[in-house]
Amino acid sequence: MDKTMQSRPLPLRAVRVTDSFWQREMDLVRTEVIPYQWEALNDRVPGAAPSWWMHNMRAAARRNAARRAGKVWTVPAQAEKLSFQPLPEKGTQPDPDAFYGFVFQDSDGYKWLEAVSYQLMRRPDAALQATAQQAVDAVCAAQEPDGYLDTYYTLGLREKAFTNLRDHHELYCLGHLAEAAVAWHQATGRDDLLRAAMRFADCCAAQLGREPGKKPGYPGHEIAEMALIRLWEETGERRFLDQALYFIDERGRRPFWFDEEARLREGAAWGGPTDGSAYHQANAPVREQTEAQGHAVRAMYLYSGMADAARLTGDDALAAACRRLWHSAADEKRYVTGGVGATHVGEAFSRPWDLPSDTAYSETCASIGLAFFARRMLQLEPDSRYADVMEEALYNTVLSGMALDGHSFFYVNPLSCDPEACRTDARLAHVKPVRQKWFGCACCPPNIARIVSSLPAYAYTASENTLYVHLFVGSELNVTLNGKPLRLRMTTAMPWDGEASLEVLEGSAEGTVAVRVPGWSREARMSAVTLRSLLTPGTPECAADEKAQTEKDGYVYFTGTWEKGDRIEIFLDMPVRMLKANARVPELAGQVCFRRGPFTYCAEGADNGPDLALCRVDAERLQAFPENIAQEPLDVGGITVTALKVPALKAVPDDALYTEWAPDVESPCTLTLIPYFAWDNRGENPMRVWLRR
Ligand code: FUB
Ligand code: ZN
Repeated sequence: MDKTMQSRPLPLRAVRVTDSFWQREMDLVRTEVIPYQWEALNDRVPGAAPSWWMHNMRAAARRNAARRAGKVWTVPAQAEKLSFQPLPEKGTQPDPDAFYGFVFQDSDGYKWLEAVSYQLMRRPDAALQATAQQAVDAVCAAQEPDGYLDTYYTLGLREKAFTNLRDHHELYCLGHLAEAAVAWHQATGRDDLLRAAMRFADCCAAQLGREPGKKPGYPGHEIAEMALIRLWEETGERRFLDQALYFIDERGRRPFWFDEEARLREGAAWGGPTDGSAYHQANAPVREQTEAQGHAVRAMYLYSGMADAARLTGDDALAAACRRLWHSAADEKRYVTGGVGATHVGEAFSRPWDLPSDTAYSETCASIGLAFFARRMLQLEPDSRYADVMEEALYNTVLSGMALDGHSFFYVNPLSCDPEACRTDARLAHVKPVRQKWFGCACCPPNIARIVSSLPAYAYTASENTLYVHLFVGSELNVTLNGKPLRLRMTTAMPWDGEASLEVLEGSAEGTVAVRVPGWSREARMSAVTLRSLLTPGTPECAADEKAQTEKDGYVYFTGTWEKGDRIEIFLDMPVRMLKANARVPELAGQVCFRRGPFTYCAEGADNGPDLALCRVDAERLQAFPENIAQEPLDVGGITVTALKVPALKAVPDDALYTEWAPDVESPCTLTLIPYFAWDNRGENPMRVWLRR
């Protein structure tokens, strides 16, 4: 492990995104998604499934007040059932004192608060901050005197807290609370939520650990690992790092805690007994794990925490495990859209090479988790392979999770969709052909809000002496190299064209700027240029040969003294690429898909009519004559994308189901392809990423 290459994201306030693509997405989250989700958290969206978030927080606050006043509080009868998703009985009024929603419902509001905090760092907004303060106050009032903070148990059988770490989500809620608290503290300087998170973390640590009298438990749904590391970094309190390391190290040790706790509670409250639980990545100690397995979001969050821990503690064995798990997830189990988790059974990874298009699960949160993991691997060891996957996830499945107007969301992201089949085929029951306004299990929408709002953290990281450029995002940024501040501007036509320029606006510093060479570019060219004319009027611009230039693992490193006017010119060709899948992927045999720059493309009924499965492309011919693929601007749902016009052939189907083999009768047609993220913004219609060849 080369510690000198390790880096951290630039602080969000240090980067101002200026390009029209990401600025639009970030503004959409601020102006549409965040206000909409606030209404959702307060159960004020007509026709949408209730969130119960504010209901639960307020009820928990009342319970705490009753406790303080010494009043008797009757536990609502439904709480006795320890149901995973208690809801009001059909036809009855909700009990104002009962918990409703999924067992992890508290986390929805924490994710929302985190997204709000990132937006406040982009631009102060007193009204938004005041609204968010209501949420923070509600959370703080819901916290019990001993620091416990999970409304499911506060409103139910508190004595059962920490008895079902496998299925219930106390530590998941702790993780999301800590992430929100750090962001809120950074955005506002307020420590109210931070103190709540610290107290809850301490409350958990008092119960869980290897010390005598504690339970050797760890999260059933990971995230606390990376969140506690952030809490440590924000507060400087070492005990939070230790808690994170304990959770990482204890997972999968024998005897398996999840089996032990199930035995202690005499059976499972939800789900069945486990085998040590690959579903929860708890079947073996993490350093021994080699295959990305189980619930995909959980896996991604665990591996992200492991990568953070490996970097911060210099743990080579943990770093090696991260590399193995990365290889499994990214090289054998990843969709071409940057999605992971192929099966709806357990929302999980399937076996290697099993990547079905129509039954894909590819949860939006799992793709977000893949971007988390990739960013952390980049921090550990810069290598453009990680950045390529991070970019693929961000520009495809993460963005596809949200409609272009910000008002509806995908949880599941198929790579092929036949709306009629989704309605009638139970095997596709999990696939919604149109985005939904909200979900009973609404993990994805606020997760999109928080990652989009923190996009700069994926574009740039820095070490003491090196600025890493991972994504090409129009922006202005402040960075410190070897203690000296620099102000820079990235000007770029990305994601639609691959020209970019990174210019020093102010400052003077010695150090390195490392620019990623994306895997999709075949003829990347970069050079450092010094504007001598700025320094000596009348002198022509010249190549800055004083900047040493080297290349390693897909990054070009420019090292030298950086002065105002110095810039790196970047030219990334953006060819249309026709991809095939590994021959081991049976589902994709005989099919191709198209990529351009960071985007994976798809054919949609709105442009091509309903019979997408009848169309094929002549791959050999297109490979020989790629110029036959035209590129045109196209308006899709209010934005202009670069569409691809691909010559194709459309079969006239036979009358009979089976006939003697003969070439299909076909007629030429042109398929219009659009970036995957933009599909389903023109009403319900079929879609395919992979096309017959
Ligand atoms: O369990 C919490 C979240 O709900 C998971 O991350 C999602 O996959 C969904 O099951
Ligand atoms: Zn989700």
